[in-house]
Amino acid sequence: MRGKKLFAAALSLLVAGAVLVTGCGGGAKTTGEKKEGAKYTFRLAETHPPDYPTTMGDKKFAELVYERTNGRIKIEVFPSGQLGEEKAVIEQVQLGAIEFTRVSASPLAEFNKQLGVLSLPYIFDSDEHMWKFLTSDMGNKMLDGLETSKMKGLAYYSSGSRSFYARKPIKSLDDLKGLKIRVQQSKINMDMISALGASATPMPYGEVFSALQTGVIDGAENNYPSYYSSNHYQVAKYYLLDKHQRVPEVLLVSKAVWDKLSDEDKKIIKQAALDSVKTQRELWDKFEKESEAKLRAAGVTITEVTDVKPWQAAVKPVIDKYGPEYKEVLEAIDKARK
Ligand code: GTR
Repeated sequence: MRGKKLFAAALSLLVAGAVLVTGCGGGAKTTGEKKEGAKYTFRLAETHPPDYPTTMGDKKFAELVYERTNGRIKIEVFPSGQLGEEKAVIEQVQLGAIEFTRVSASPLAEFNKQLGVLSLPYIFDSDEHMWKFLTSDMGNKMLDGLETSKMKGLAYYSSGSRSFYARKPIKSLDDLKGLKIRVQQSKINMDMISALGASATPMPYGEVFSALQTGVIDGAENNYPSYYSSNHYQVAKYYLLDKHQRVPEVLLVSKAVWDKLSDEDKKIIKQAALDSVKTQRELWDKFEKESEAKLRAAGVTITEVTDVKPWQAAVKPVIDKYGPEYKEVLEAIDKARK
């Protein structure tokens, strides 16, 4: 499966040029001229399986673009990491070799520092708080800010909150001490794990199941839907609901591709992305509950953290280290709390 992905990743680099040329079957030129009414076929890389809420959001987005351009712009969604792991996909999106993707803001922040603020632990009190911020001027500015990193942010999607899980019982902060925990490929996440007394092992998502199974790592962290759909719960049955982060998902397009589109097409694509958020969020809320129920039914031990204060105190060095870089954004996040 992953071998196939490597092949797909290599192939997509080779066909990078070809996609733009064949994609412009309707007659648009590849010289940068923006042609009204041009035909395109684009690819959207998604790490989750076909029925996962982000994938369903991507598909809704593609469907709206197709309808609103009368079939002129076709976006094919490639789920299950077929086009590669998130970090590699982002690199290819920067090159224009893959046109669209939906990724977590955590790995994305390695390419665009400003987004790192979204990975800071315990900065959002609730989903409501996070969405109030994401839909504020500052939230939108951060999506637009991706242009400095050769991408264009289109919309945010929901991803709930992330909590720890392990192969052996974990019931409190103390139980994390010394454990080898997989994290997304992001520096802030590594610092957060160290601050909590565990040892951080960054690794692509697709490798986590076998690393858990073979004991290369002791645990990982994610929301209920990912923990469930990745089957990690089958090999790491103890979930500690500490909700240390709420990292939104980001739907984005390569700037190289965006700059070639006509203003009309840009408008349609941006609006379709925003309109797909409603579908994604509804499906997210539903799937979050369903996956929790399925995890409980499968015998997973879920321990709720009733007092997050010791957790917040433990990660304070991370906030102290990165906070000053994000002063203005943190103020806007604080404002969205009120
Ligand atoms: C999920 C997220 C994925 C991926 C994954 C991970 O919650 O939706 O895009 O980033 O976490 O932990 O790698």
